[in-house]
Amino acid sequence: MYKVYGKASTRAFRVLWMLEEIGEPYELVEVGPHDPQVYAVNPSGKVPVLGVGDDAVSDSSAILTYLADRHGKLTYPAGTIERAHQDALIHAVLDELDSVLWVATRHSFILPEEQRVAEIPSAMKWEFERNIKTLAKRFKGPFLMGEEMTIADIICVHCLNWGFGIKFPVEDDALLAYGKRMRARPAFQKVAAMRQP
Ligand SMILES: N[C@@H](CCC(=O)N[C@@H](CS)C(=O)NCC(=O)O)C(=O)O
Repeated sequence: MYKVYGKASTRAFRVLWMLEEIGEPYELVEVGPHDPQVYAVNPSGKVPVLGVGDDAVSDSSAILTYLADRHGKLTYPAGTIERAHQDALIHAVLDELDSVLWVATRHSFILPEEQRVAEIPSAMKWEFERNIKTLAKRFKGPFLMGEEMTIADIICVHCLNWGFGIKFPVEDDALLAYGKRMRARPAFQKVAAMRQP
């Protein structure tokens, strides 16, 4: 059985959502970053980490790709052109949404106060709004890539929600409706209920 290290309030949400979507059983080790149990499986102390037997895989997008490939679900097969587009979308979402949200979050409350730069969150908000416009152009519907849900949707919707949580607006009707549909999925709802207030 897989072991998921992390809390649903972190990027571990993506891994838990994936496991619920594909119906694979798991044990949740509900620990935050830098917990000794995390350091035991990931030298950076970051979450999520997926325990697989005696081995462990870090980084949510690598974990999702591994699970998708292993179980043949929520992915196009490796070596196809669709897979290349899927990977490209994942990298675009990581570059243009995840990294922008992460920098804004770090400069809001994660970094030691003396390291925070007050202007950075508003600069990141501007970048996020600009990048959402580009994402909207790539969005095919009903899922990011068209008719098939892929792991790119999991990472993307997690970022859209993160943006909502820190009041970074998504001003695009198709993306807003997409986010609403994705959040209504039973697997998403199950993991959302695990988040602590
Ligand atoms: N690229 C990694 C990022 C992991 C990450 O930064 N996780 C955060 C929690 S959501 C963390 O552990 N932060 C602690 C730190 O930055 O030291 C992923 O996608 O899993």
